[in-house]
Amino acid sequence: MNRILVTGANGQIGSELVDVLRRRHGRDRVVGLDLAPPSSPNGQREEGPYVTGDVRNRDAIEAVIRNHEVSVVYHLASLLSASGEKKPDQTWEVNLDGLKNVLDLARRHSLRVFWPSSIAVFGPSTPREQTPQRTVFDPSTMYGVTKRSGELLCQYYHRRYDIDVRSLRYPGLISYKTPPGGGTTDYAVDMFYAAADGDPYTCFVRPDTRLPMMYMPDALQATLDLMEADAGNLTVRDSYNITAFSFSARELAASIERRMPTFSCSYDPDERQRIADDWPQSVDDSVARSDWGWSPQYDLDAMTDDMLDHLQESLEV
Ligand code: NAD
Ligand code: AKB
Repeated sequence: MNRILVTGANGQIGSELVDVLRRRHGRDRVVGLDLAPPSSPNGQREEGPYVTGDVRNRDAIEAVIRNHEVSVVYHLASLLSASGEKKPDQTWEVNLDGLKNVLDLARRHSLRVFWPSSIAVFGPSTPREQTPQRTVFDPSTMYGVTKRSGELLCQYYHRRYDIDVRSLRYPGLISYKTPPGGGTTDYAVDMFYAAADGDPYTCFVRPDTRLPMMYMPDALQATLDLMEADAGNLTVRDSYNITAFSFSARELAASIERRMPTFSCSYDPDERQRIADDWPQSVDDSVARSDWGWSPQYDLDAMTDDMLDHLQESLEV
């Protein structure tokens, strides 16, 4: 049986991607892998195959691939930007050694691979408006260094060994099912959780901080669309720019206040401001649009309405 392996399956993206893939391909065809067992809101184990494992351990990952007859890997296990600055050595090992393990196993077992990159590949010398697909890459975080190096590794394995590895440079992702884990764009999610709880929010970046963002349903759709695209149409084998919209922290607070007039946001920037200041304010994703038809569905207010509906609904149950 050809199974799909999702590493980082408990994370903000992985927890949702596993569900979407199981709905598409069948529960037993999707294997989740993370450092610890998954937890669901009612404390039960999620249904479907699941293994605990560390992507730094190539032999252990190879055993999973053999035992579960895996043919496709969505390799999401990672440390994010803010955590990466606290643990740079571990970030290198998990993000880059882990990716190389998966790519080497892709050679040995003829796997197809999806691996996400990030707007963190860009840096202070990159044009910050409508950042092009191909431009200056000078990441200023260890996370960004591993993401750009990983992009080049993916491109190399494709060119040298014909591995079908595909990648997206996600912007900040906003979702209501699983909280984000240690990123710079986490304030955009945290603000919604505070608003839904009826609390004020103290934002850790300045009100004028503007970054590219995307709602999770669009990110999941982009991931599936890229993996289903005809290989002959793909002109990018390091990683595709994609975006949905850009907003400042102040504009996000205003979008929430539109729905919840009593919500209030104050600002107390911390060390994550420096990271945000080095990232693009907007991204040019025209190559993804023309190569495989990328087109997001949600704008800022549509996302805000959907986020608040779901978060308030979950507070009522
Ligand atoms: P997350 O932090 O929510 O989840 C990452 C998961 O990886 C966690 O469950 C963690 O336990 C697991 N993990 C960490 N080290 C591991 C190891 N050694 N072995 C196995 N599992 C390990 O992250 P996410 O937001 O779901 O991001 C997933 C991927 O998408 C990452 O590569 C990230 O860089 C990328 N990405 C995310 C965003 C975003 O806004 N969420 C934006 C750009 C790129
Ligand atoms: C982070 O803030 O680290 C992530 C990302 C944009 O890669 N959300």
